[in-house]
Amino acid sequence: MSEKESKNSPQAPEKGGLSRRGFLGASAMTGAAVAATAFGSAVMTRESWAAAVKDAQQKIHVAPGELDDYYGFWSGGHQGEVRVIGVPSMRELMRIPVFNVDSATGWGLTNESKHIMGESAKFQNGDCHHPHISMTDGKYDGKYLFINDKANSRVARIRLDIMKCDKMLTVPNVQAIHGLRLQKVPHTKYVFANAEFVIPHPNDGKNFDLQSKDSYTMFNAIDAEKMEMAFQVIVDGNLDNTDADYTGKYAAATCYNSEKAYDLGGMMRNERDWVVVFNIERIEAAIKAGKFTTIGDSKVPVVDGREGSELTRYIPVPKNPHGCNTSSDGKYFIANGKLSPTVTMIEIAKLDDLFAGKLKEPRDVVAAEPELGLGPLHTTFDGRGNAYTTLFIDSQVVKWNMADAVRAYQGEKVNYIKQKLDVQYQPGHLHASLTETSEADGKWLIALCKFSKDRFLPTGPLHPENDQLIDISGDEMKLVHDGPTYAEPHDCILARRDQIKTRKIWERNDPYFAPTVAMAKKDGINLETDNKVIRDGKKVRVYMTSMAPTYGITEFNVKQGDEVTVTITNIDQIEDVSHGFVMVNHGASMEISPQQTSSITFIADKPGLHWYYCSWFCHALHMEMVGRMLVEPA
Ligand code: CUK
Ligand code: CUA
Ligand code: CA
Repeated sequence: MSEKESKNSPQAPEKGGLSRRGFLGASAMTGAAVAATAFGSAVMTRESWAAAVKDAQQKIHVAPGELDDYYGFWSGGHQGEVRVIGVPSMRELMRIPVFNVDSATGWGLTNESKHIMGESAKFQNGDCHHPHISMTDGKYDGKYLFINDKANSRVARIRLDIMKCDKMLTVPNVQAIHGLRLQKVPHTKYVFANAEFVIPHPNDGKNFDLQSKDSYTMFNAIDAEKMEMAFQVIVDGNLDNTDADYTGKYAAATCYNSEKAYDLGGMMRNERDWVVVFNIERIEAAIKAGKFTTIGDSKVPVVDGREGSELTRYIPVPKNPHGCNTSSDGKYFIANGKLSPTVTMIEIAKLDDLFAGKLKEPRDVVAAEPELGLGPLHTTFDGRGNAYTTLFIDSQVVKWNMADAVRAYQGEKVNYIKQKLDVQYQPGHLHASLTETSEADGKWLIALCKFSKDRFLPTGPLHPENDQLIDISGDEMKLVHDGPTYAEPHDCILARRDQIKTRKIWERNDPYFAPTVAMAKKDGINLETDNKVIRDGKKVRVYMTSMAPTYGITEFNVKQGDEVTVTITNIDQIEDVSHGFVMVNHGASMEISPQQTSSITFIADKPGLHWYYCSWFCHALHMEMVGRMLVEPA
């Protein structure tokens, strides 16, 4: 990457006698000046550089005690969580464990979280890429955030009122859920999820031939409210990214492995791959009419959407496309070229004719194929007719005008490229504020760069990534902030702060811990008042309350080998007074926030005295919030 580095590394003003490294030392706001150099004068004066830095600082400064304008939800990539980040300050507000195990909250350890994870709780890893917020009439309704797990083929839902994962589903009959988007209109009835890899069916070890007709992957629709499978669609080739339109009729997905190859060379053999468009109405009608099959013991309706099907259309695009983005004006599905320097704009208004057989060939729906630069991966929109595309190889974000691109495609001499901004370095996704909705407001853009190289203090061989904040409110893009992130966000989403409404304390009847409440009821326990130990053979259930700075039970007895379930109800009513429970040397840890009930089960396998303590600092006497488990030897 040395050539890239010399081309794209930001250059501080040389005439001012200040080296680039000097500037990095002087200020973290180098980005603003980078933006300025990228846009205009090759040589900045020391004064203009300083002014640009100051301007950037003001733009993102959220003073102590002030609140951000946007909620950002960042995927945690193969780390497995979702991170909540305030924009424009880029301050991390919260982490939501999803496909990982988290010792602060007890996610993956508590009975409540294991109940939500179901069978898949046995996996302690995940790989999430695409966080998306539920919508009504093409606008965020703030109810849920959905996210994929490529590693273990799952889709999870986060309830945004409590910012906890409340449902998790393993998609059957497929491998590696990658692209994920939501139906926008009339509301998010379906979560669309692409299974990336082609596998044999049945995958029983008797057939390993990917070219066989029995080898395929599927496009998946999940009922967003129930979090159950709605249907699966067999496709040709593989599936990468997806998006839905603003009529509710169509979803589209990119395919980079139309070859159904098993290696790199094979996957690049065809000059063109395709975008497959799904006709949601027709698929629903087919299923209603009973025209579907099922696979193995799965009850999920499966329809065949391969070439020749009335349910899909295949639109050839240059080889190995990646991102698939619906423009916020609802006009286009945009397939990002990756190996081709172009993006393909598919005109959604022409899809009715394509499905009705009124067009000569599928490519007749292509409205334009603008050439943007090297390695286009994803595109986002400002609601003013401009699109912004990441150029992975060029390490740039290119701003271009969609209407101009269409005019150029029709033969007019018009320059549709408005600006190219260097970013640091190698961007994957990018995301403009509210871009996935009809309310795209063109204020902020996040460029999620895969490499940070020299932008931060060194952290050993493993570097952070760099999620850069870019101001797009004016005519020029301006880079205003470098945001180091841990592996590997891939993607993020921004919502206005008024679109997300959270609870301050739990409701006692929250379904999140309903199974635990049901268990207590069977034991005749009133969770808000009772402090009792119930012995049930080798199972011991300890019920207690917590109120700063004490547990309702500070000593209980069990026998070695007992399976102990500790259930704690935090009866504090005061916002922010969360308690914890850690049983020392037993791998047990959990959060109990105000009015929450949490439970955790472990084996009391060691005789003796074992302390438990509160792990969330709740009171001046937090350290004294302790108790003892006394284990009698077997
Ligand atoms: S993918 Cu990672 S840069 Cu999973 Cu959305 Cu394109
Ligand atoms: Cu309760 Cu700390
Ligand atoms: Ca290919």
